[in-house]
Amino acid sequence: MATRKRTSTAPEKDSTKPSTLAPPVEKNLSAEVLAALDITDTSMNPPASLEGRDHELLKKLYDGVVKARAFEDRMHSMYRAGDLLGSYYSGNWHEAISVGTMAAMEERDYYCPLHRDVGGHLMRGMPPEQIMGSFMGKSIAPTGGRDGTLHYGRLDLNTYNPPSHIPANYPVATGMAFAAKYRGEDRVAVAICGDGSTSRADFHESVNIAGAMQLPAVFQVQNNQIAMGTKLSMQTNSGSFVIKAAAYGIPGIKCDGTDVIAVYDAMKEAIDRARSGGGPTIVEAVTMRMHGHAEHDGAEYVDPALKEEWGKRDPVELYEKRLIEAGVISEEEAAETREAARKWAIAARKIAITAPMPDPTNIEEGVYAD
Ligand SMILES: Cc1ncc(C[n+]2csc(CCOP(=O)(O)OP(=O)(O)O)c2C)c(N)n1
Repeated sequence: MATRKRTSTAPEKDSTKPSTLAPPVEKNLSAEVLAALDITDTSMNPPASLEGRDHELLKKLYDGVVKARAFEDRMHSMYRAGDLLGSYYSGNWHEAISVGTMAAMEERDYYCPLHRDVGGHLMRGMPPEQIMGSFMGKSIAPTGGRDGTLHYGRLDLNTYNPPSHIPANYPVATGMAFAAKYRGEDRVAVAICGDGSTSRADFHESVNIAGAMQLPAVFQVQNNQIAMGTKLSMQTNSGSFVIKAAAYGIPGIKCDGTDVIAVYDAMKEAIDRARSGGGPTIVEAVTMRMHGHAEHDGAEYVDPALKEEWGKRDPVELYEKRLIEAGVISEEEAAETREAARKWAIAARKIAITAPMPDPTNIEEGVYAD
């Protein structure tokens, strides 16, 4: 095919005349903008060091990721066995993010999670059978069986529901952060969304106003490479999500979402800053969605090389290996913890399976208002 040479009929530019489209950038403005670029990227660092860490915290994180994985495994098999009403939105390979985040939070902090944050829910005290019951439409679910997914809240656990319209939890978290500041309460709101959700207006409006008002909020983006079937390259041209923090004049931290300690460190820094009046932070945690968008989705659209590369970075296995190498736990202890978690998940399934379905005469109770 012949290549056509580009010709231009536009008049030559007069470089002495300022453009009418783009006003000249003030020198002091660009200095200000540069000073506002407070971005840390540790996502490619070697795993965060275990040196000098509190062993109780390390074990708590281990227990958290092992339980989250045991729960995920059980849910995948329950889906295949036909136990669930609909599908399951797996948090597989997200365990380190969910657990590292919850470990960095205080009980009084507002938790506005993503639809894959089972690890955080469990760590905050959600009984596993209630989460299972939610996916089964059972009466023991926090909604009493009115929803078949993770779209529930527990006000007593300061956990607020991720509504289906993503990321509608972002403006809610910003409102909570505003309320906390207005009332002088020592509470931080943590809002979590995925890479795809960052393209929506709710994301930008929430982070912008939180930055302008210096609200005690942390905005986490779980970058798992794909939003339903949309790859990162189709989602944004910015290369990373943490860089967006600069536009709102707030700090940003990008971390390895398969390293539970790196996530804990990033979230702790952001939460401590928010709590001490330093305003919001965007935290980007990078992982991979190893299952489909939900279990009914075979995810054939995912590049096998990407899956293979991330398949080597199992957040639970990697952490376990490091703890054993550092002598924090023994191989036997690790095996016992895994087996106990497996039994715990099986026992929860039994409770969920035998729990009654909702009483249809109560269907209007708790809907809108009692
Ligand atoms: C406003 C809105 N548009 C579309 C959907 C359908 N939907 C549900 S999850 C999802 C993809 C979300 O991707 P991302 O935010 O990256 O999170 P991930 O599921 O990858 O963890 C879409 C498009 C929705 N729930 N809400």
